Amino acid sequence: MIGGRLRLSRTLAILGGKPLFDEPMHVGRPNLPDRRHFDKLVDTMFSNRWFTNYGPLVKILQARLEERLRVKHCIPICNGTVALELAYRAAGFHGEVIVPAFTFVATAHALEWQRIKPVFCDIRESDFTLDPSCVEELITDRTTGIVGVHVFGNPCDHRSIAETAGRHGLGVVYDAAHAFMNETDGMSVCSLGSMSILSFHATKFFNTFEGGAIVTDDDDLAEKIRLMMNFGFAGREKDRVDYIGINGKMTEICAAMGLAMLEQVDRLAEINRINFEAYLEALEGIPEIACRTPSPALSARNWQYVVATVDEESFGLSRDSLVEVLEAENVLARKYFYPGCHRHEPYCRTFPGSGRELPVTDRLSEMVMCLPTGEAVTPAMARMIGDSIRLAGVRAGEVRAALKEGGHA
Ligand code: T4K
Repeated sequence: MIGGRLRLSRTLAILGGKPLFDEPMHVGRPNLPDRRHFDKLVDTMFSNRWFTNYGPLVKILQARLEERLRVKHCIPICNGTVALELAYRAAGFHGEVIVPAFTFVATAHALEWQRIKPVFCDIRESDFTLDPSCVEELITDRTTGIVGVHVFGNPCDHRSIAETAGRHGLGVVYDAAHAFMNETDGMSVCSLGSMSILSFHATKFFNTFEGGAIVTDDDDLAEKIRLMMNFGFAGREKDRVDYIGINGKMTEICAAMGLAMLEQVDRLAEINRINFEAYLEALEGIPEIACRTPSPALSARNWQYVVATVDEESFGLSRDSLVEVLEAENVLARKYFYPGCHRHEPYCRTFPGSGRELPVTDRLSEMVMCLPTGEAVTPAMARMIGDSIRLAGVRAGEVRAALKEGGHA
């Protein structure tokens, strides 16, 4: 039953009312640095006349990140996807690697780009992360590794994954793109496994325009990555190439953004937390919409993802219909992550039928949506969005008819 404090006086935009917002509300709207701080760093960059190639700002950012995340090495990279490719390669992955299908497609693409076959694995209902009980049966004599994704910042069951990997002699790399500053078991989520990658894309909690990092406590791996990401140059004077490397370097302008944004992260986590509470409150008492609280395994979190699942049968509208209702209100909810990677053309063509074996991924990817948060959103806006969702449920019949009329359903 949909009940609670409902503002029925409003007409939903999809039913002819005025949209909630005049401007589109995005998921992933970048948060901003203090401009004076950023501009000062840019001035420094110009007076240094040093723009890239492990410059002074990148070095400072690296040190600050290592301190902040309490990790030994946090190597800045040009983006999260290249960080994944470097990490997979440094881990010695080849043949087949087990990876969840419920992730941004880059997690899988980066394997394919290294000519490694991604073997898609199902996830846990509770937190969207790799289901360790499904891993074992996917291991073959060609398997060399397991990739866990801390989806929406929720930590994977790293102990079970480590146990399985240990028994089979497999490497473990974590995609921690969503987990910046999240902590579990008294440590940074990005310090789990032999290596983790981070994404600092503009839409991420901590952003450097484009950027990423590889985190490891292993000195040898760190050395290897530094070689790989800089064309394999080993000699001081670049007169010695020890490896067929690529260019994975972060630029100074991105590091300037990172240094300025690092000053904001505590404030932004608090903004996200308050927005999350507002959504939770607004959606309370709608059992058909589950606002998914970050994993209880977390002791610190960035609250970057407001994730809700829609139970179509009892709510009366599918997730896709609800996304359309919100779009009409100028709220651009995102279907992260729909469809699962195994359903994308390149993968279902290569691995036909693999989708039938991922029931949780398939079900959740049809139900999930992410709602806007960050400093562009206020708690009042979050409550208004929550109220519109509530209203859509009450008016489900009319909404379905309107969508049908508009040729949508
Ligand atoms: N692993 C995982 C688990 C990831 O989620 C990602 C990236 C990666 C690896 C790879 O890391 P990177 O190589 O990207 O560093 C976005 C991001 O582009 C992507 O970084 C992110 N995951 C993914 C979850 O989301 P899209 O295609 O949804 O982005 P886009 O361009 O539609 O932007 C989202 C919304 O943000 C838009 O509605 C508009 C708004 N926006 C975006 C940008 C770039 C702005 O308002 N301003 C902006 O500057 O993939």
